[in-house]
Amino acid sequence: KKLCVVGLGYIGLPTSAMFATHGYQVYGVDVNKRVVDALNDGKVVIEEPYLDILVQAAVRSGHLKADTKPHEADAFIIAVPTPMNEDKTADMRYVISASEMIVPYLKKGDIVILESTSPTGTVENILVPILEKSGLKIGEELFVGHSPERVLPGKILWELVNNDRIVGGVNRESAKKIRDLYKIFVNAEIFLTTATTAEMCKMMENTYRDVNIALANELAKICEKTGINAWDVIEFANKHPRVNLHQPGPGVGGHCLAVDPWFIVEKNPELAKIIRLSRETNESMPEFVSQKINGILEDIKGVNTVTILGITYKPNIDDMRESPITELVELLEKQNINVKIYDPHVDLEKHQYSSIVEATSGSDLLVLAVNHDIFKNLPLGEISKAMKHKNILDTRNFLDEEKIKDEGFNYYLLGKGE
Ligand code: SAJ
Repeated sequence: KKLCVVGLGYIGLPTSAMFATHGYQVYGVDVNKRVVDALNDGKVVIEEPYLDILVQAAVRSGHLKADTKPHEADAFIIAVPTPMNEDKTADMRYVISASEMIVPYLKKGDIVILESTSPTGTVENILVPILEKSGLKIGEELFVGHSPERVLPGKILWELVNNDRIVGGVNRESAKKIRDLYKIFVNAEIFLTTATTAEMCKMMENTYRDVNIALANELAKICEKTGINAWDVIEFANKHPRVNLHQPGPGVGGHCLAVDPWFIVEKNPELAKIIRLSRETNESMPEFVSQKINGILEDIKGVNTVTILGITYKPNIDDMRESPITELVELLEKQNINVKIYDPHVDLEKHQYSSIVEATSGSDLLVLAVNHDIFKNLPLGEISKAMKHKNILDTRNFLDEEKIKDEGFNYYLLGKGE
């Protein structure tokens, strides 16, 4: 059995490796020659637990090969990015070019699956018309559908196998054929539906999370004003059996939560009100944190120095896409604050520090921006000697307040009023 996967990123690569180690002959396709060459050498450019081991095994066994062009196969998976344009609409260029690319390789009986997160109607109105150019009858000679990925960066391989999956076909026959393909490695339930329903499901899953984070961020703002601690409210309210408040923070990043809700707004500008407002609320958080920082630094004269711990969009990964912390840094620098960034997960050209102590040296404020595990036990004694003023702002309720205060620091928490 042969499979061709177009797009060797966060989703395409793990999926390719999974099929390859389950006996498929997989041809991975990427327009980026560097990615293709690296893969053929068994190298992985993404930081994701165990992915390198799986990919190496697949490449060494000869079951996974990469190229810049597609290859004839029994099934095709499109896993290219769907980024957002300046005007917050979906950029479908990569989906279109990937679909066009595979047309010459299609034959009777083949399967085509779109995995990329896409606005409703993409399969019916973009993918199908392109695939019809093959001359094959869609749903009868060529089986087409959408099976959105739902894996969490940092846990991709585990979730690929263990998450339930939605498969939306252009017809029932297509959905069934796609389900049988994923059954090879999916150890959970696979539900069949229409392509358009599957598209909406995927976007709504991420929107659900985004809306709930917005609610938590609004609570954080309200609590700062009210003089209470939002984290206590969340902890105690969540003791209710039907309440699950999310966590506030300096913003929502990543290529999914910060993007997908806009695709629903794009197609439903009049109706998607809560969805839009939630996006705007979450987008306001870097500015809110920067104002809080300004308040803390108010009485310190001269040019202030702030050390930011963590720059990625979430903990324990190297992914900086749409990270709200990069925006926070820009806002602070615009206010003439000297910013030092310390993040051992990322190689930052401008910010090379041998240790956290060096990164905090001369600083007026230390901001915990990303809750990487490595920041759990900070060397507070040494940091307190290195810093000019002993201030710590925790934006994730991650650090130990008592220990920080014991070292003589002023401790500030996002979402806690003074
Ligand atoms: N965040 C908060 N508060 C929270 C939870 C998260 O501020 O309570 C922030 C994080 O700091 C981060 C952002 O949200 O900046 C997104 O992180 P995440 O861990 O919630 O999700 P992603 O973007 O890494 O992955 C999401 C997942 N979707 C859902 O959980 C509904 C994943 O399952 C999807 O496969 C992925 O999007 C995707 O590719 O669409």
